[in-house]
Amino acid sequence: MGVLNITPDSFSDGGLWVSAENAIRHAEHMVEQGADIVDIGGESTRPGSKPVDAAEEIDRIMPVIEALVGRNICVSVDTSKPEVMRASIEAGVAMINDIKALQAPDALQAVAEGGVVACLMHMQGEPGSMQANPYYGNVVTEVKDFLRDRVHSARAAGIPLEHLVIDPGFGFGKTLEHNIALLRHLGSFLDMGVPLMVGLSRKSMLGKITGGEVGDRVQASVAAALLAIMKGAKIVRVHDVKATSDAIAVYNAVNGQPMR
Ligand code: PT1
Repeated sequence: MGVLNITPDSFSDGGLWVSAENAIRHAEHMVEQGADIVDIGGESTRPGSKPVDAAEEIDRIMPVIEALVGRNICVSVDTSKPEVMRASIEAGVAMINDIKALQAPDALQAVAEGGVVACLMHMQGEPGSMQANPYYGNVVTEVKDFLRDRVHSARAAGIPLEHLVIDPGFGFGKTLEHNIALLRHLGSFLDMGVPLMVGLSRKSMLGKITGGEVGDRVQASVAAALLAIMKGAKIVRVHDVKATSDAIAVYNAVNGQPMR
């Protein structure tokens, strides 16, 4: 999954793709480089970011969604707002990627009625303050219990199990130690009968490990993505599609699987 931020304040590319035309070109480039899904976000959710309203979010993403769906690209939308979900589904997206795991009123209904896939992600707190003081007794069991509960709620709302994906939410209300524990024990999320997705790309946890600034985290990001895949992740949300795709091709070749 290639990341396409259409936000003036996105954390790693400084809003480079603010114009729809540039965004569309960048998305097509990521597909050529090996992305199977393009994840479009109109609201930054990195630590410390501020929310935008639904109308603004829709204005930012809709021209790009329409163009990419028109080019038969598989589009995911990174949003927590039911209004944005409904508009995106109407425009033909295949997946809703929700960092709030469809907890907003009407979010479960929007996805159930739309018949699309949903990624349910764990977050402790809110983007504006989540890194202030993350606390867990046991981060792995607590994140897993939360995701299990959200999977049950989604199924009860009429979303089939085959339409669900889970994500432990690296960097969302977690210290470096929490993130490392989750990555070390990623395999324990595989018994929920739902594919696992992770987003580690360019995140500060990698900067804390390597000392690299955000523009110098490609190698660490590729290592982290491959590690996650080796531990069973099925979708990796990344900025550096070519580098990640090449690493996965090597892994697949060794495992006797189709390389791309
Ligand atoms: C993610 C994810 C996401 N991450 C899903 N969606 C972001 N499903 C946006 C940092 O510490 O992991 N999974 N949508 C980006 N969020 C962050 C969080 C960016 C932390 C940066 C950091 O640097």
